[in-house]
Amino acid sequence: MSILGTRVLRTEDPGFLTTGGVYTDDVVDERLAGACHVFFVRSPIAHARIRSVDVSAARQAPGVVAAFTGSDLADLPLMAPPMPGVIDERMAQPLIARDVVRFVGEPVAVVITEDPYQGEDAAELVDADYDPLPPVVDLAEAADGAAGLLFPDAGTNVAASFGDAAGLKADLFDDCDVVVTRAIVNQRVAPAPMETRATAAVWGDDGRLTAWIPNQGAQGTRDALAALLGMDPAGVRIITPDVGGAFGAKFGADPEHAVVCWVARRLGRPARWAETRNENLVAMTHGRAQHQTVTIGGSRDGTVLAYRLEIRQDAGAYPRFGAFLPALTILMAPGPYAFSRAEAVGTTVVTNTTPVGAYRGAGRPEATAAVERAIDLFAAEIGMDPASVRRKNLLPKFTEPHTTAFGAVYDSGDYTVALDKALAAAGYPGLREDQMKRRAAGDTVQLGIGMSCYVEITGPGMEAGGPRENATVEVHPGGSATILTGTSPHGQGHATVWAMLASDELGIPVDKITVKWGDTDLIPEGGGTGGSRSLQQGGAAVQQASRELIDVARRRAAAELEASEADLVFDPGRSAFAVAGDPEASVPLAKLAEEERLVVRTVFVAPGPTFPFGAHVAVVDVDTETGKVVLRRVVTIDDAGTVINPLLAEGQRHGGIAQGAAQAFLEEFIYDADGNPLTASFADYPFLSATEVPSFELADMATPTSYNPLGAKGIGEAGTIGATPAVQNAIIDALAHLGVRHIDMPASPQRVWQALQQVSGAAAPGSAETRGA
Ligand code: MCN
Repeated sequence: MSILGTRVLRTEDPGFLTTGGVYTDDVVDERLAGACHVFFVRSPIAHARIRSVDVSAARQAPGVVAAFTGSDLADLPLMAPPMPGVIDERMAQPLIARDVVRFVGEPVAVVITEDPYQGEDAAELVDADYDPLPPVVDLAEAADGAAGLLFPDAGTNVAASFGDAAGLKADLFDDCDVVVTRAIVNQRVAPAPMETRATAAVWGDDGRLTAWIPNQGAQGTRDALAALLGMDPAGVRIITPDVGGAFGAKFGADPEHAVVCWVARRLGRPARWAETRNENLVAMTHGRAQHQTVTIGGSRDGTVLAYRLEIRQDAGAYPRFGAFLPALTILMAPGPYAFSRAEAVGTTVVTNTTPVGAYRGAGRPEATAAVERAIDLFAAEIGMDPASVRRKNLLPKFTEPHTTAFGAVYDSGDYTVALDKALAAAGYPGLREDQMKRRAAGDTVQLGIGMSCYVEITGPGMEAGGPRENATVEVHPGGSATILTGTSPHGQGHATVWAMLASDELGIPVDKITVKWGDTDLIPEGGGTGGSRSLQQGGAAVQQASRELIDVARRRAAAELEASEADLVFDPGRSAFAVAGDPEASVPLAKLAEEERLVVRTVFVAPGPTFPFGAHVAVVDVDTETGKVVLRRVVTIDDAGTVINPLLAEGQRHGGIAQGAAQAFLEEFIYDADGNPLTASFADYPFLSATEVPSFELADMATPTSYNPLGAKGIGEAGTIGATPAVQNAIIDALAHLGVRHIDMPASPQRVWQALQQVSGAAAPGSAETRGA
């Protein structure tokens, strides 16, 4: 019987729960003996010309080995923005600022010490002198350049434009009875992984670099690091220790990683770095940071005729992957809906804030949040149940690929059933009754019910021929097996599921299969883990390699048993070949590995990305006197095709829903008008904990894809895509009868209370905060 689809316990967990993980800062390796420690000195000011950085006093401090400034690294290339031709290449980042600092937290110097604790003290002695420049924080001001330019040579703060802004139709909404338009902020958030960034680096006598870095794909980190150091990737070996969360922000390499490697080369001794939480909050890339304007129009029967999404993306000070997010948001703009007309455009601007990168969902949650808010605004305007408006406009079920106006090819979908199942599981009619009762009684605490429908893209890839991943499977003479994968798990449980996939084909028990990843000398190629690509490409490759291995073994078994290949039957129960009709004549797989290695490397190529979908229903209590929101329930359908290990898929859903809900009512990274971060510690950044969320209710639905033999789509980001708008809509719904139509995220008590003040006619006192993104 197949173990696929069963709840095999994570093989990773005994180690994590007993001896614990080995993260980069924990790595003990003789090559790292005598390592020095790097501490970054960072800019305290958002935008300034650097007059001087004097490290002479710091060099005299106890334990200091050396100190360097940007001019010492002048031989290294700048960090170029990604996607040349799309994003302005003149907005490149020096690894350590040389002439100008562009965000609080940008490195201006490094001090290197014998012991890690000495760095922070020595850094205090670095004397940096700045001439302040006007800070550019507000997105609108950044776009028109009025507040000043970050890169005067570029002549603009606009780093990239997406869609055809000139082609927007003036008559798009002409035939609509009702048109609603609204500015929406999809706020800036910090990825805040438990494990902050780190590096351990050593150069060999052969001139090769070995670097331990927490990452989401060693091969991509190798290539990015090599580019930053101006060297051939063949000269770099990346080793990936355990990774304590990444959420999209540990792809590739950051300037700090390269600086640590440069220090190790310059000093001729190993170097290590582990950042503090404060550094992580200001200097690791942030996520989201999109300002949107939605316009939705249709008829009073609930039919949406036209939808427009205009995006202004904050890239932060230097364009990273975040600069590209509008492209993904535009691709998914109409979501699961069959709007007859839809337009979407976007621009990306640079501001004096932390650079923005990928964050769980990367561009797709922003698309879903916009369209789901728009649907609710439209429903409120025509006085119709938001579930009915959704049902009326969802694309009908399709089994053949469906191409949208934005060029996305949805592989398979059944969106109305997803919504109906989620509503049924939530007990929707009963919830509305409870809501009516509370409204009628004028209760202080009102009930809110919110929903979202989504479709998202997983496993995207630009490779010619289709997105791909490699896997190597080897069976050893003792009956164990090893898998090498180009994916890079950091909480997703690939060691368990990849072993399940091989076990299912080879009949070798899961606990006798070792899965290896994240060492570029062992596995030179691989796409890593992001975009929820791993199972549908990396897992599919493991299955394909296992099947190809059986073919190789069959030839050997035929020779061994002196039988024809056609007469051989592979029995996974015994992990052995037998001659049909003569079970005595058999040979185990393990024996066939004795004389010659039994190993297969293969590449699985997918015809394209897949499009998982679902529907979320959130239930909240909102205190109308204090503005406090309590999340009571989140009920979800997350259809990721065939599920290979429900335990892991559900774990991904729970984590993603919590993260998505946190954006709706808690998390925001805030700057003041001068570009000073106001949330640079966990005392100020309201990181979600278990006390703020209920246990989530996960309902099942599986619509297989034909794009891989597993029938699997991605699940890793579904929670952050569906939950955010469902929770936001629920909070607004709780107050809809009082006239509240919109509250920007996060719906903090202060914002909820202000929204209530506004509809009750009382003037709300001004907010002290300025929203940087
Ligand atoms: N799975 C399954 N059946 C499916 C789909 C997935 O059994 N139909 C299982 C897979 O076998 C795998 C897990 O679910 O064990 C997730 O698989 P997949 O959807 O392929 O996603 P990835 O493994 O590629 O994970 C990437 C995704 C992303 S993009 C981010 S960001 C993210 C996330 O996963 N960051 C995470 N989940 C995270 N979880 C943790 N703990 N930490 C992070 O940083």
